[in-house]
Amino acid sequence: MKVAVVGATGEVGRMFLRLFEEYNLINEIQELRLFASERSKGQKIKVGSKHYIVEKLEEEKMKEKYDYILFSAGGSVSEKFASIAEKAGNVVIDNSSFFRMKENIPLVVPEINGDILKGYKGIIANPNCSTIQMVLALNNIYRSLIIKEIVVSTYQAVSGAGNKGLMELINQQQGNTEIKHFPKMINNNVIPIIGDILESGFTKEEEKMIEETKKIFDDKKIKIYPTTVRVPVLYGHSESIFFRTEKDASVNELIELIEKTPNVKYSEEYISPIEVAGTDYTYVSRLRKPEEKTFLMWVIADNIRVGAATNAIRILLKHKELNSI
Ligand code: 11C
Repeated sequence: MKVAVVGATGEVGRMFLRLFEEYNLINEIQELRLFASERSKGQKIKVGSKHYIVEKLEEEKMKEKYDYILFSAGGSVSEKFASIAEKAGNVVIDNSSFFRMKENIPLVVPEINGDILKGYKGIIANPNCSTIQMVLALNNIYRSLIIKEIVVSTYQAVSGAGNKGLMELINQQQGNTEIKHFPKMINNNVIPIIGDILESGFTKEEEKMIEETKKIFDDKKIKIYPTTVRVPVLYGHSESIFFRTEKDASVNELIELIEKTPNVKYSEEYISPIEVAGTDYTYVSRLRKPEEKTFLMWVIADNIRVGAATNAIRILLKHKELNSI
């Protein structure tokens, strides 16, 4: 295969490269090209046993033929360069939010709707991290009991905001009180705003959770009420999820449904972000049923892996399997 990574020096870009090794894809990649901005040009990155030189992203380079191009360089880079790559006949897996809600672009969590990739060529959108872990944890329950309403509060790690977010927390923990990236101090604090505030009063991050979930479940009627919160944690997004279903089930039946969901684990013990960082599972714990058809649970996943890079690699593997690449 010939594969390219755009945004190769970022948090998610570097994770793509690590996962090429972990998922043994590197042995199937004959040609790997790494692209980033002018600033990172010339950097040397080791993947498997070889070193690769980071190239500056340029239009002409996106017009070459690749089997897969993975993008994680922000919406404006994707808007311009992923479109060029698509026109050249390439399959693009895009981690930005730019194409997610476009009608003809599949928004994919492979364990849920991966089958739509059969015969598909073009841009495939990777959902937002807080959406991926929520829909993964709920998918089997949704299919069996029909979820009508979700109320979710998130506790999102600073790495969701990339390297800048990580550095801001680390610097503040070392006594630097400068605020550059987040709207307030994040050290010793929580910030109940992620992304711009929209006219509806919800934030952009909350709107993503609402709209993306509807698109992935292919259900316009499901009601989703999120509050997204940044917390001083390096890796691992946590979510407190309250949901109501159309059909009833016992807690044990729910556990069975969760345990049968691929890449999701149920735990009797509560799980915290430190334990999930570095893993590729979504963890469900603290399952409760206060009344009929009403449930609560605590869901955690590594936001850079499950919420971004691992889902993209799973998209690549699913597309490759379905299309015999
Ligand atoms: C965060 N969820 O934690 C965001 C990061 O649309 O892919 C991912 C933004 C996106 O800040």
